[in-house]
Amino acid sequence: MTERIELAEPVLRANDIVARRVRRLLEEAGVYAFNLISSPGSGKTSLLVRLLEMLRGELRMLVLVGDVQTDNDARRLRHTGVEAVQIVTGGTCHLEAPSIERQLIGRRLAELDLLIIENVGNLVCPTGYDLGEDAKVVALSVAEGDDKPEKYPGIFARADAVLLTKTDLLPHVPFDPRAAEGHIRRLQPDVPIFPVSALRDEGVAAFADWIRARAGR
Ligand SMILES: Nc1nc2c(ncn2[C@@H]2O[C@H](COP(=O)(O)OP(=O)(O)O)[C@@H](O)[C@H]2O)c(=O)[nH]1
Ligand SMILES: [Mg+2]
Repeated sequence: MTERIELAEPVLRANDIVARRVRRLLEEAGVYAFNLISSPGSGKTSLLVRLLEMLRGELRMLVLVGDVQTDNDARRLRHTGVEAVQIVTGGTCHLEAPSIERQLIGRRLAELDLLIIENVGNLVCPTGYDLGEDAKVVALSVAEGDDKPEKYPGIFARADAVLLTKTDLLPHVPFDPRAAEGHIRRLQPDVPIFPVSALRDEGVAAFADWIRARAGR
């Protein structure tokens, strides 16, 4: 038997009011924002390190990174020279719009081109929480199994782009990229899918181009 659980609607609505404010702030300042979502360990931070290295001479960027504990990721990202702020959620499995708004208020947003939000590692909780972003980017590593888009359709159905990460592992894992793509395309026929390996620095340039086309000055 399948049991359906309703989401807490009033909580979502309160979040959406703040998300709308965040979106307006960013829009007025001409900042493009994307929200990077995946399960823990799919390679979000590693990919972002490569992306920041690629774009740091061209775009003015800020990264907000959510984790349940530690500022490990912000420290990794800061090594690129780009400002990265850790948001520690203390147990919550997703970021909410008020945490983003708190980080943006008082900043000179007009001096930014791109806001990157690395969400808490989770394919379910972040799905219903608008952060005021322009795009949701969902990452799926080849080590997780090609059935994940089918099992977690909510987030893949909302993705504006999908990153297929750790492609260097393809020879070692039973992952069929065509099956994964098929599941994704059934939800969204035209969503761009970028195969990437942060380890080998493969495919990241194509994703950087996609970002440039949206966040370019
Ligand atoms: N083989 C391989 N490992 C990777 C790649 N990207 C990240 N990793 C490893 O996967 C683990 C999780 O990466 P991380 O960037 O922290 O993922 P996050 O939790 O999604 O931010 C780390 O041990 C990384 O070194 C990749 O492209 N290829
Ligand atoms: Mg991370």
